[in-house]
Amino acid sequence: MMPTRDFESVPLPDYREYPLEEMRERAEAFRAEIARRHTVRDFSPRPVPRDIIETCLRAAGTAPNGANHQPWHFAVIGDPALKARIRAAAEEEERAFYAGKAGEEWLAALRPLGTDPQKPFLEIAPWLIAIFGARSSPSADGVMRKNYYVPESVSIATGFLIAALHHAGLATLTHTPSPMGFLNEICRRPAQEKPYILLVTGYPAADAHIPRHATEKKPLAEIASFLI
Ligand code: IYR
Repeated sequence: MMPTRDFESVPLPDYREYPLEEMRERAEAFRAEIARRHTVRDFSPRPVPRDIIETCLRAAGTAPNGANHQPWHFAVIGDPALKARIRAAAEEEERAFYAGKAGEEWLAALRPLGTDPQKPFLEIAPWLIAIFGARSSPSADGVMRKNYYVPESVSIATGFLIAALHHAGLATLTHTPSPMGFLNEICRRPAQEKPYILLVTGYPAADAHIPRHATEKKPLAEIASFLI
């Protein structure tokens, strides 16, 4: 018998166990699928239906997070005028960044990616998703309460969102203009929400290229150690 605990619980509703061989196949199939995800900077203006973005956001909203406060907000921008404002504000920050604010070491690290202050994709891609983390948010009774592990929660949800969009057949770019406080004003989000990432999504351009550098992934032995 499970010990009696002082909270309401429901039986684990939808867990599926697979035979080990199937587990292996599924693990490998997912590895191969997610390995086809590449950060893209060349987007097509081709429209993407809103309902597909909504479904991917619902997937992101299932992410594990601090105290289940779900301390995130996704502001989805499709309005060309707002996209133009975001591009102008982001490029202003990026010009300062690439002109020296970043420092020589950081700029050297970015050279193999070929990035620069020009961000045309912010107007070309059909959707920009500004991802905010809320330091506090209203509970069911409307009273503001503190949130926990906000950066961790928002980052995990963003990972789910990127995987969901990729799985649906869309390309993404995790863009981080710094600072990006301008997103609060443009997206009309309150001061207790901090912008974390501006996720660009849509179809890749027909002739999209990616930096070769980005295709070089560390082998397992470099990213993991087993203590057995
Ligand atoms: N935010 C800048 C710079 C930049 C920083 C890192 I770290 C990257 O991996 C890529 C870009 C830009 O978007 O250009």
